[in-house]
Amino acid sequence: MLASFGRGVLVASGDAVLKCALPGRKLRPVCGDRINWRQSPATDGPAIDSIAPRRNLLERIDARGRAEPVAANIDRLGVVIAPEPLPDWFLVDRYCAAARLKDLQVLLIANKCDLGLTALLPDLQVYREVGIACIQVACTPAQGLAELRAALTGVTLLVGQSGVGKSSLVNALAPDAAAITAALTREAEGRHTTTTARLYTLDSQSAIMDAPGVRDFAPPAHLVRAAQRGFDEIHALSHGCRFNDCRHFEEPGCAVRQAVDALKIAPRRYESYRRLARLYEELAPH
Ligand SMILES: Nc1nc2c(ncn2[C@@H]2O[C@H](COP(=O)(O)OP(=O)(O)OP(=O)(O)O)[C@@H](O)[C@H]2O)c(=O)[nH]1
Ligand SMILES: [Mg+2]
Ligand SMILES: [Zn+2]
Repeated sequence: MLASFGRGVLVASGDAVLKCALPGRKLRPVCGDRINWRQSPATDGPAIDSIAPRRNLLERIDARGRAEPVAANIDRLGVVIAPEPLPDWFLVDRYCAAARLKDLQVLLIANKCDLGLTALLPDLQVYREVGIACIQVACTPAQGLAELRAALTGVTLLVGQSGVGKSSLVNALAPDAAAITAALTREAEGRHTTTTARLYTLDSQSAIMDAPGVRDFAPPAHLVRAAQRGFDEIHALSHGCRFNDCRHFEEPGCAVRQAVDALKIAPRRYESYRRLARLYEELAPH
């Protein structure tokens, strides 16, 4: 499935793009879903029959604390940041945690390097040290895009704050994107803001998804100790804590806290972990 479209969805079928009606409210297809459709006498056009089993599903916690699907069948999160707007590193950490929890690859894409990335380099180094790949690019003038393109095997979902340049990157990388994004975006105070997720083909092996920018994001906690599993460096050290169920808050003999004090774990990553762990405690049934 390419994108949602009012009461229906856009589906690629061979070289054609079909508008399929969505019968009822039970089916909740998301960008990246593989759709089975058929001609429907009721709507006199193609209608969704079923959604094929998903290889994976990225979800977020919605305003009511429930899991809401974002995109399906993806290989990688491309977390886009830029010097303008300034990065929200807690948001970046949560996307990295989401990727970890769903066994997705993650690539940190520092865009707009023409504006200078010097102020972001210490934070990028923190990610590199925990094994998260970072790449520096610009759309205008083009810089590092061939290297980025080579890293985008399989299906990549671009995520991040509004205005960091996700759609600009898609337009620079996907041959047929420019015309389609123009139709899917609305002009708000002179800015083109993406309002709906959409999949674009890069080649027969790979695709890229553009998504609306977000202010906030949190992955649902389906696994036990989900918060720490989202942070490799914290999960690895937790085996040295005195208590098996250590939350790494105030417990004595906490190997994680000791590592934070010794600056072996970046204090901001630890703070990100704490915020996510607290959120999960608040949402857990008491
Ligand atoms: N200087 C500079 N500006 C860029 C670059 N890439 C994108 N921009 C600008 O940044 C602004 C936002 O770009 P978009 O691609 O619309 O950002 P987005 O992430 O898709 O934003 P949302 O759809 O709102 O989430 C536009 O004015 C772009 O021209 C870049 O490499 N350098
Ligand atoms: Mg956009
Ligand atoms: Zn601990």
